Amino acid sequence: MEISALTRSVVKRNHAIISPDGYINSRVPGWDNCTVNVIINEQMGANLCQTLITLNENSRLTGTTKASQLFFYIINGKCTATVNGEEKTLTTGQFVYIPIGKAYTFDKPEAGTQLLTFHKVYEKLDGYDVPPVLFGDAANVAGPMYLEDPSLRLQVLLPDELSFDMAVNIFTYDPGGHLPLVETHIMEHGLIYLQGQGVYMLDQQWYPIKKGDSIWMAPYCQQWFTAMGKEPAVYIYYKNVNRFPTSV
Ligand code: UGY
Ligand code: MN
Repeated sequence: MEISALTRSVVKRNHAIISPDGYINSRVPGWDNCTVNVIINEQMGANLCQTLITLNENSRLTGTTKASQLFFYIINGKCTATVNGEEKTLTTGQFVYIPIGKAYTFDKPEAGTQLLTFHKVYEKLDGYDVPPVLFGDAANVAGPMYLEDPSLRLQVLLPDELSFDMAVNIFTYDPGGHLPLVETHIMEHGLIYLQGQGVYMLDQQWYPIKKGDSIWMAPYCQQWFTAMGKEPAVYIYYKNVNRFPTSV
């Protein structure tokens, strides 16, 4: 039997690991008849929010984005998304980017559907329009090698354009594949593992990680990962990008 006083979750000043064994549900106005787990948000010290929403056949999410843009990704299952009047059926691996000031509804779900969200306050850039609503499918996004290493593949889900101030990417590591360097950078990350397992190094501490786990990395949290086991390790992650780095 597992001892309930043990968990792999940790919450530190500049990184956190949230494993599903620690989830406590939140009730979110407008997100009805569903289970919401707020995994990362500003209470932690983060500048993004990441949630996991589990739907049943009666779930319905409605809202209007305000200062924050919102990215929805279907981890598994199926539902209908209506954004700014445009309706689409979304299934596993599909996503929608909702810019500021747009109404959305998610309904008609298959029971058990899991949605991932990333939220970021949008920073408009002078001379650039706010990005449009964007529906997409990870299955149609190329996954070129990362830094010339054939064991690493990176899919970039949002356009590489200055109007966007957030990126959402899917990183796939074959077993034994690892980041080629310890990254030390200003950008922040939120992520969730979609598949596989491995060991993450965060600020010189080593953590076993597997499918379903989420990680927050604050700016300058040092990071390195290696995949272990019999199948590739895959995570989807958020990164803030494309804006002037300082107010000094
Ligand atoms: O884009 C990134 O910074 C990415 N290579 N970081 C990470 O996966 N921890
Ligand atoms: Mn990084």
